[in-house]
Amino acid sequence: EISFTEFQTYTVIQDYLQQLASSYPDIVTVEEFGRSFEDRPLILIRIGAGAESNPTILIDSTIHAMEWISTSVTTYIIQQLVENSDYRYLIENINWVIIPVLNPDGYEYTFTQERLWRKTRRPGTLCDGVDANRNFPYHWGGNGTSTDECNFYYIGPHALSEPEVVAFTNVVYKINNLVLHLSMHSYGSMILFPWGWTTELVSRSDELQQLGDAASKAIAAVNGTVYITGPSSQLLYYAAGNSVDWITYTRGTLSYTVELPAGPGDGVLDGFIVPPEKILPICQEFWPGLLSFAHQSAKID
Ligand code: 0X9
Ligand code: ZN
Repeated sequence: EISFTEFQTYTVIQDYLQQLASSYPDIVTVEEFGRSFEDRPLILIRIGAGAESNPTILIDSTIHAMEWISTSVTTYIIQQLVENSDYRYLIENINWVIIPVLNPDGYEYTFTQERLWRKTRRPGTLCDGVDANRNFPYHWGGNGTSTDECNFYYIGPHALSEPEVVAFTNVVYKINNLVLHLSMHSYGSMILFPWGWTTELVSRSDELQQLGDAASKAIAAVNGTVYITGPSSQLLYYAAGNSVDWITYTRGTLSYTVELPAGPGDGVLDGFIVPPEKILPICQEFWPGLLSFAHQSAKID
């Protein structure tokens, strides 16, 4: 069991996934796909009740430690897929690979030391941590990045320096029939597609825009929350070396960064602090957006 009235530590999330694996052995497997810098297990859950050849949807979350609402929404998606029998068709027709916490060292640190920590926990000389979402090997070090280890957007000593990023890329290489990737972040109420490294249009941009618009429409129908959709470098800012650019380049798959809604604070960093009573509404309103993405990318009605 898992609650959406408060945020959950990595231990609680791991326990929940293990519990799902033992209660639903026919449809769920939980796998350690690597170790973090501080040697925490990197955990993913596979959910599927159909053919191995079914289309696969990949969701990762919490590559940025402080973006707790993304962890909750991703855990909610897992709960609905596994425990809500209304959505059985989604797992009969699609194989799901979901990583609720890609940066567990940073995530743990936000609970114990510094609520607004973003990066990994690799020790530096002056400052610690690498922005794992600038560490992917495609236009690494390009626009929207920094070589200053104290910067928010620090790229790391080299591309793929972070074990979390290496482990994630290895998971991606092994997925067959990947039709959609969502990288869950906060904040901004946005559905972003490539490129992050350039303002040039990506090749499937019409399709990416159309699926994004359909998802935002479905989300807005719940409580009126408006997610805007568009190319990430134009709507938000440059971010070379991010996971979505890399997956688009290596796999050609439809791939998005989802920026979930902000908390109510008016400072730039307050947006990352979502009050616990907002967790469930944000999860529930995002769910129809996920359904829309799933139906369209896997072509089911
Ligand atoms: O900077 C990032 O990595 C993402 N935003 S966040 O506030 N969650 O850190 C955005 C990545 C998406 N790509 C671009 N903005 N280009
Ligand atoms: Zn983020």
